Amino acid sequence: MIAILGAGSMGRLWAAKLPARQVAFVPRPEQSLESLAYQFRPLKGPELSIQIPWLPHTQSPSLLVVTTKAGDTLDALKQVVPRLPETSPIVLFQNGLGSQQRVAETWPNHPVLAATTTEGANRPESALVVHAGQGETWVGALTPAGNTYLTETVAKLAESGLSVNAETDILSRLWQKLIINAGINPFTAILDCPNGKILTHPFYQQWIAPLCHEICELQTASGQSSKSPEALREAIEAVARNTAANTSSMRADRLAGRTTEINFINGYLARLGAEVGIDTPVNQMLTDQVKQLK
Ligand code: KPL
Repeated sequence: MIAILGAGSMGRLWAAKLPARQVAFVPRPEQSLESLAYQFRPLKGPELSIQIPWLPHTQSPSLLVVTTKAGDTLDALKQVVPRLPETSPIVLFQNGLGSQQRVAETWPNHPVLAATTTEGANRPESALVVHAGQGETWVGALTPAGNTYLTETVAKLAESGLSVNAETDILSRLWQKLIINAGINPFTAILDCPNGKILTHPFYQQWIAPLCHEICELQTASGQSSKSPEALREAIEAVARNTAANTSSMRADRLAGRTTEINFINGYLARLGAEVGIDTPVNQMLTDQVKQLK
């Protein structure tokens, strides 16, 4: 049985795509154990009615997929990991950086892996999940035990029919995604606009070059190979153009009144700067402004 912790759009996408009867959601404490039902609109074909059971407390999953928000992950896992066998890998799907390292540091002997995905999923209504864009998922180990389970974990996730690949340097992939999110998400939340609209806005045009400069320095200081600030900007703008009509996850969180993941995106970069002695005024300014949004 594959257990999914976090029943947001990404968790529900994997639940709908993985083989039926082999997947269950991990219940939050004191939750009723009725199954979770929703409509699923795939990329092609008719809408499907999905019904996913909650994992009984007595059952141990063979794989735990974690799709909680970055800020909720450690606390949510503290409820679950103590009863998880050391042979059941944990795969973390969080945005940004920081939360994954905390999990790996908390359970260093457990098989902990991180995933990054470009699959698009959204929830225009609470009981409807839309698979909005086909993407790719990369999975790699964060702890030594995670390596042992990498091939098996990729094979289990690939039973969804989604494209899933093993990655030997997952940190580098997480950094690439972090850069895109750091250059798009706070601007869309602050300016309250879809991804493509930031590109012509004076606020974005004023800050994107110094932001890319900061990110480039941080990337190098943390041992990652980095492109030039100009190349980082090009990569950010290519994604903003390709997803021009999308509402970013940070703008969506803000519009829904949820806590954003800014602490794990530009906030992570600002904290990293403080650790390694690199000034990060633009990352700090974007973090502060997103936190002040109502
Ligand atoms: O990953 C994204 C997000 O919204 O978090 C981007 C790439 C910005 C697409 O919307």
